[in-house]
Amino acid sequence: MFVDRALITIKAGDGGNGITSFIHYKGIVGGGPDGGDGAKGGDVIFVADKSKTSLADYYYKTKYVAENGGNGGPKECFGKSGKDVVLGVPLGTVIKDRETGNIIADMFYEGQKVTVLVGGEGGKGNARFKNARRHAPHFSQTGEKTESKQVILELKTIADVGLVGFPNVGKSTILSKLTRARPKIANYHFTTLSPNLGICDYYDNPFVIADIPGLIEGASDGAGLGIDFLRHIERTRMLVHVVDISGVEGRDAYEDYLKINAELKNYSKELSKLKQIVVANKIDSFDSEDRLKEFKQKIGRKHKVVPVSAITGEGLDTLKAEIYKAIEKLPPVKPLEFEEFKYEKPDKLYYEILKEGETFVIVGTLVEVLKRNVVMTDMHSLAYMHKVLRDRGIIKELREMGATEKSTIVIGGEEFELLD
Ligand SMILES: Nc1nc2c(ncn2[C@@H]2O[C@H](COP(=O)(O)OP(=O)(O)OP(=O)(O)O)[C@@H](O)[C@H]2O)c(=O)[nH]1
Ligand SMILES: [Mg+2]
Repeated sequence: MFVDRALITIKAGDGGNGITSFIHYKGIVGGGPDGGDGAKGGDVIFVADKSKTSLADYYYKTKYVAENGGNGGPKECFGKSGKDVVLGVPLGTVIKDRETGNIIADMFYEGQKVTVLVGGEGGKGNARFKNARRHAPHFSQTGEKTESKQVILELKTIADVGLVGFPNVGKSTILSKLTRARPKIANYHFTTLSPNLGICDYYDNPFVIADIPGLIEGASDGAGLGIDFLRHIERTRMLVHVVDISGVEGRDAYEDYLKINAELKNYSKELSKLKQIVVANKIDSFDSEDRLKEFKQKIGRKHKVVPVSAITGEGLDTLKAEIYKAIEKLPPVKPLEFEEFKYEKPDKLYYEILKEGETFVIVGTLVEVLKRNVVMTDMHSLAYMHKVLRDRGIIKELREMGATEKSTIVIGGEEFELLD
């Protein structure tokens, strides 16, 4: 199955907890703290992999969670780092943040690696909190928790040239003749159901051609296979617009040409502004000479018309040369432009005091950090929290807001009295 869009949920690993432990040997009383640190959780990393051609993997499995960091151990043992999750995607995959719609990455180059989510930091064990005044800290830090994120993966094929045209005009046949690609070819409409890529070896200047399913009138409103596949030629440098000059299907090549261009314009201005070479295919058919003459007249100077027969091979060398002549003057395919994505952890210093009568509730990321660092049942630990509150001016702020010894101060679900 060809999948070119997927919505997945990713999550980096939580940090492992630091632990509280004391040296414990037979016969030794009052050994010092030896609780080790927790380890960092695994990251979520995307890698561009040219061996992948669709996003099918992400249709079947939609949740990817990196391993949590291991907890610390006694004897100052560190926890084991959480394993990263590495997700391979085809070249040209654009990763977007579902929530904001912003582009996180354009996986453009083979082997390109982007870390989208960073694992939580490990918490410190109590051995790390020992200092000259605090010989036996009874507290340790829990690991940092991470949040999950929904991302949209969207494949935007990277090719130099895009083939467009009605069904059955011979697009796939042309691809099979210009490149080593072997797409399905048959005498019915919508033979091609998903994009095909081929490399045309033009001397030392190979270029990539993309063949997409045929378009029909009304494609931009969903007729036929619709216009979704145009996404795959959106970033090409030019289009090769194929028409069937044989008239065997009872259609007029010039009408077709106008209709396809109308659909392209409906899809996107940029796409309709791309350079086009028009290929009049099937010139081997009966009476095609007259029809070609008329067609060329109607097109006039709007586009260059190259007559070919994909079956006999006539005109294909000229087509190759014309394509190369055109793309040589065009800028190379570039990754999409977007603001550089920087993974940001929540601002640790933020807090807010909410007042409800005599109750003062402190909320914000500072509280989350305090919750990680403070063991509510431990005296030393509470003294540390009090110091943080005083140092940050929160105690003063509470006083200014009218808090007294009778007030209730709520921090992370626990209630306290106000002390200076
Ligand atoms: N006589 C003649 N027939 C051709 C020529 N090129 C292609 N055909 C035939 O036209 C039919 C359609 O060819 P495809 O290459 O599958 O056409 P397509 O445009 O890719 O069609 P879809 O994938 O359905 O959009 C096949 O039967 C081909 O053999 C040609 O130059 N001359
Ligand atoms: Mg085809």
